[in-house]
Amino acid sequence: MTWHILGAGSLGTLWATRLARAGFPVTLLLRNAQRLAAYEAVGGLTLVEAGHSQHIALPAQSLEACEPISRLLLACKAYDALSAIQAVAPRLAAGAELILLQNGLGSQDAVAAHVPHARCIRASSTEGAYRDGDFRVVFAGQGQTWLGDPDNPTPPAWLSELASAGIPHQWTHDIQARLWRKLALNCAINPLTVLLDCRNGELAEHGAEVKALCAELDLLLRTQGHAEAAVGLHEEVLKVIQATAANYSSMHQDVAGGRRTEIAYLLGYACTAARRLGLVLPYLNDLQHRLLGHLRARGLPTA
Ligand code: NAD
Ligand code: KPL
Repeated sequence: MTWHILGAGSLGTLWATRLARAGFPVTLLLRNAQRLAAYEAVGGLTLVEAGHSQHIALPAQSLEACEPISRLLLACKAYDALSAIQAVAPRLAAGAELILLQNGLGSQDAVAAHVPHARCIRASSTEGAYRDGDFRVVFAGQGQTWLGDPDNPTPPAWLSELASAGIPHQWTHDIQARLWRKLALNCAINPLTVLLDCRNGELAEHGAEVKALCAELDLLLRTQGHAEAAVGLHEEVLKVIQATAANYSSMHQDVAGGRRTEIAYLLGYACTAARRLGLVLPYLNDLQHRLLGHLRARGLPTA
């Protein structure tokens, strides 16, 4: 069965190239005829891995093509997920399966509500990749992808294709807890790196603020019903700060590059959930207030 991959950005390319070179049929879905023409001009995707670049030719279509889609990897940013799925929904075959690669929370529910008859498998990835040119992606960090379906614990048969393609993955019965844990890690690190304009490692000098944020995130996770996702959060945040000391967080990179952030699906989602639960989380709220002000001052979207 063909893997349709919507979004030829960092993660979409990382998945498309590995699946294609393992011999699985892959078709890229590009936004419009102009993007399709740009892709056809370069003739494929390039994956740069350990300094070695490989050009892989793959078929591509624009969103409005007619071919039915049975398996779709949605590899766009969280803020693009709903509009992307609205555009391809008429092409989804009966029993279609979707893999939602978005970070944070909120976009997955919006997508699933729009296509209630499709199976929506959620993913949380610690792999790292970035674009260094149009249709060119650098594989920057080994990791793995957790996959799960809150509505159906049965793993899909195509997990074996991921294994053959060398895509490290694990099926989980609690993908929501995984997504919440990653969201909490991102909330404890990314906004501060933007506000302090620093690499992750410099947060070691702001230990009290990181600790206070982790305590509030811990309370939020527990109240939300994900106590297991709260265990050892502060310790893990400190480990990530140390292990990624030389890196700029993804949110820092977005702001520095003048790009829209996924704030609404990370810190914004956490603050909204806390309010809904009646929790008073002053450090998180203050962080959100400062981050929104920072984005506004730079003319960047706040949602
Ligand atoms: P990206 O910006 O590199 O790629 C997204 C691609 O989707 C872009 O090429 C964009 O043009 C395309 N797109 C958006 N709307 C579209 C539409 N309607 N039709 C066709 N194409 C469309 O983003 P990314 O870094 O691959 O991130 C995707 C998700 O994965 C994000 O939620 C991100 O937080 C998460 N994530 C990324 C990484 C990473 O290392 N890049 C790691 C973990 C998680
Ligand atoms: O995921 C991250 C990001 O930069 O988005 C880490 C490295 C964990 C920092 O929150």
